[in-house]
Amino acid sequence: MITLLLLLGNPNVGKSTIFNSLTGLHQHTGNWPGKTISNAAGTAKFKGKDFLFVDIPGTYSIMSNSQEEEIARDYICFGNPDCTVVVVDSTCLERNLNLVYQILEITNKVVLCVNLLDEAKKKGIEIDLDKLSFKLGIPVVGTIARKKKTLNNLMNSIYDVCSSAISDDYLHIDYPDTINSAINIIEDSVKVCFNNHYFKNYRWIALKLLEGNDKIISSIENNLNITFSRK
Ligand SMILES: Nc1nc2c(ncn2[C@@H]2O[C@H](COP(=O)(O)OP(=O)(O)O)[C@@H](O)[C@H]2O)c(=O)[nH]1
Ligand SMILES: [Mg+2]
Repeated sequence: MITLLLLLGNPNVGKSTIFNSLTGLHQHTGNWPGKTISNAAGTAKFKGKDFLFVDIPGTYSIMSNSQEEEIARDYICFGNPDCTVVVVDSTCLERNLNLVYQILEITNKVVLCVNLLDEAKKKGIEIDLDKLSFKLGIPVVGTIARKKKTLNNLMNSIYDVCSSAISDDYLHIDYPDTINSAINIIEDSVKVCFNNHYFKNYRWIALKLLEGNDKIISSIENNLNITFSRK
């Protein structure tokens, strides 16, 4: 069985460099169904396991409604990836963390790749990777994508995340009390709509229902084959 990995991140953080380095010549490109945006997919073997990487178009967010963002979001939510690798630029980590938090609200099968460490070093920026990992609750790996050797740790962390049991524990962003209690109430009703879909992050769906984000709600309905009442 092939293990599905998504490579995600802001534009220009080194996703394609990592993708090319890890998949080498084992690549193919195509278009997303019904869309003009191109995708690249490629395979790699690591510790005897076969991995399929999908290089997702760069985005700053996955919560607004551009085609790129919709593709990225649908892939995370409904593509059933074994792991989502979020690549960030270590020279402007704070700006990149917005996307990281959006993804961590959806899935806990994430590895954070803090890339461009050579550029950060030149600028005198030091990043405490262990602390970041502790705070976010996911593996964090530092890389210099042009140096293939540094990608070995990344593959090790990806391998570990893909091999571990799926937990139901998602990052909970602490919203104000009123919002939290509204989420809890909606979450209980959402659970009832679900049969046996692998996407079990009911809290996230409750949050999107509360937001009233029509595009995302329709996408949830279409992909999970359920209908929410519009009354
Ligand atoms: N110095 C340095 N340059 C990098 C690193 N990773 C990627 N780059 C360069 O950054 C630019 C953008 O990389 P690319 O892989 O196209 O980014 P993407 O838009 O996320 O796919 C390219 O010129 C890469 O060669 C890195 O770790 N260090
Ligand atoms: Mg790219």
